[in-house]
Amino acid sequence: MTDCIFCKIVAGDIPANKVYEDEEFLAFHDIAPKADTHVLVIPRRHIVNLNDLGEDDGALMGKLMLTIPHIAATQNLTGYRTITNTGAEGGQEVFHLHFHILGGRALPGF
Ligand code: IU
Repeated sequence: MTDCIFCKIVAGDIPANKVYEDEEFLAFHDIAPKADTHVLVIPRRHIVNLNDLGEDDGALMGKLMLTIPHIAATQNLTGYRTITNTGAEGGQEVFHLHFHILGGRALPGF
């Protein structure tokens, strides 16, 4: 999508502090970190949020879950919190699917 800021990061049109990338995913430091370490992982493909996933996206999402620990390891995180916000009512502000990886110090229980 041309007006999606995360698609522009994927395309290299705007910079990001990348920590991981492969054929399907990209991870970069959040521009406004809410924890000592705050990384976002996104699919390269424009997917709005969890509600936008199709029946064929199971493998992609499974691979994303398997990739998150590797991304956390790049930040030396052994424990971390993973969050995705879905829709404006769920607190989503950027409408390109992303998972927050938060850590770097002990987080309070949820
Ligand atoms: P949310 O789940 O959609 O609320 O989270 C969006 C995140 O994207 C939020 O933490 C922003 O700080 C972050 N972000 C960013 O890292 N770079 C950007 O250019 C923009 C938002 I716009």
